[in-house]
Amino acid sequence: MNVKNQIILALDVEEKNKAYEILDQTTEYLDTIKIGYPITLALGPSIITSIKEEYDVKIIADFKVADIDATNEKIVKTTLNYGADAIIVHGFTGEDSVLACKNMAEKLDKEIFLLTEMSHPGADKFLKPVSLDIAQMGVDLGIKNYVAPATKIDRLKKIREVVGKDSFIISPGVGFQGGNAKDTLQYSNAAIVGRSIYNASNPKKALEEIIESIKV
Ligand code: U5P
Repeated sequence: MNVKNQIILALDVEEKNKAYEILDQTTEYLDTIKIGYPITLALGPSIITSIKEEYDVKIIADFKVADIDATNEKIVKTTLNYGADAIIVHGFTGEDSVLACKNMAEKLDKEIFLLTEMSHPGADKFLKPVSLDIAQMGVDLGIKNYVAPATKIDRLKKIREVVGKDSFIISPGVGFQGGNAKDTLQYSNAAIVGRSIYNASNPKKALEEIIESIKV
């Protein structure tokens, strides 16, 4: 995947007007949007189709798919058929569950991102001890795209070492959660930013400042 300006907007707003307002202000600089449960549950999955019709953007559906293989396959199929270009899948469920997602995405000519370790402090207890194994499983399964935390640069670095330089890593946690875009992009291909943009009094300016901070 190619991400303009190396920034992905996490559009976790729950009102259509607000979503469109933010997209109007940011899509001059962005071509990749992450949508998740907040907007999808509030507005329905057709919001994916609507955004794709009105804006020239790629959509990554952050549904953190984490079920048995047969159920995962259905979740991935339906999400991608709504128009999402890629879907984020948990890795801790294991090989069969992840492979079901990968196979369905490939059948539809789309992509999955494998979530290795999460950005919040609580992830240290259960995910951190296995995240490098999850990343290695992804490599063994031939997965090219990963999610790894911007808030824990030492972990991000280790995950990059496992998945290799040619894999594509996207990293949440920049801004509000304490991560820094420039540091993150030493190891990651794109930073995911939500609240620091959509809750800013001037989202366009907030985004411009993040993009500037990467260049210095
Ligand atoms: N997200 C994380 N950490 C993870 C995985 C996903 O923050 O490990 C998601 C959040 O659900 C949110 C976005 O959609 O990335 C970060 O938003 P924000 O903290 O920049 O507002």
